[in-house]
Amino acid sequence: MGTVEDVDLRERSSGTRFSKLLGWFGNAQLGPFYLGGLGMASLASGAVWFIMVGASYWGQAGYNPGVFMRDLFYFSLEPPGPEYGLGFAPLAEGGMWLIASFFLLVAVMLWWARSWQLAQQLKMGKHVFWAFGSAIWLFLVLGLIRPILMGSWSEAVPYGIFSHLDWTMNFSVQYGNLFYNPFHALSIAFLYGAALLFAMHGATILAVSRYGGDRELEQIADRGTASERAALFWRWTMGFNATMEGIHRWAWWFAVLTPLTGGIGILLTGTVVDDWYAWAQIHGYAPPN
Ligand code: 07D
Repeated sequence: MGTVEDVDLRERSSGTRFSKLLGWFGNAQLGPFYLGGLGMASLASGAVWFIMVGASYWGQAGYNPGVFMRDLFYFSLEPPGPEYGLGFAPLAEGGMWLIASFFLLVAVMLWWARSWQLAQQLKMGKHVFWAFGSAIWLFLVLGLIRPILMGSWSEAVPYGIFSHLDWTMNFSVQYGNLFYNPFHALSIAFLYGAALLFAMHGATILAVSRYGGDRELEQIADRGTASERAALFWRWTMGFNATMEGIHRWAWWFAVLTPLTGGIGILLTGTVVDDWYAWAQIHGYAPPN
């Protein structure tokens, strides 16, 4: 159950299980799980969204369990058509989507609040809360802010496996190829960069854990041979090294900037820019016709 030195183990809860399989990947301990008021309310609201989507699929399957399983990835709960604008729609024509979306919004916002509350209770910084907020920004732009600016719920994303992929593709094609949206490009750079940084950092710490490098906070406060070797390795490899603390700031910013820049790109699409290819031609980085 983690480090034991000078710790009063009576304070530790014991409602937990261990998995050898999970241990091979990372941490073997499962639970204990704390939900609290916000967590319970969030899960309840999320469950309403989930059950509404599932009920809609069940109807689309003609109440046939075999068809339900076979076509699960093809079903979709769609937002109202453009004729309804930002108004309400009959249940079967998007009204279900509107109500379900309300519950999803509540669920996500409550889970976000919970991340603040837990950090507060544990006297931690609010770094996770703000990072989650960045993801929620993109979520809100896609499903709430941009549809409102465009004046129609029909602009929002449907709830379905293939349907949301089709929506993504159609969005790109409709607005002249999202690859020419510089904020989509930035978002990809940060996404790939975050993955690369995480791989580099994880590998580096594992590689110096034999010198105590896995005790990262101690290495920040009191740099030891693990930090020295890790830093030397990267400086010799690529001429630059992050510090034991700084690498976490790099990683945080790359992760946070992915949906932050992405949300800006989506917000501009259809509101300010109708055709990203034409926009890129005007700005000289797509070839002229
Ligand atoms: C989605 C938002 C936060 C989510 C939250 C979750 C629950 C539970 C469950 C609803 C992840 C809340 C909800 C907990 C509810 C359910 C099921 C974060 C999210 C809070 N693209 N593209 C990106 C690449 C192309 C398109 C980002 C690559 C094509 C559109 C990212 C390629 C087309 C949008 C990215 C590629 C296209 C994006 C997402 C390559 C057509 C977006 C970043 C190699 C397919 C989104 C600016 C992220 C965006 C987005 C990568 C190609 C369309 C960087 C690598 C050209 C419409 N694309 N893309 O963190 O921000 O998502 O765009 O081809 O909206 Mg793209």
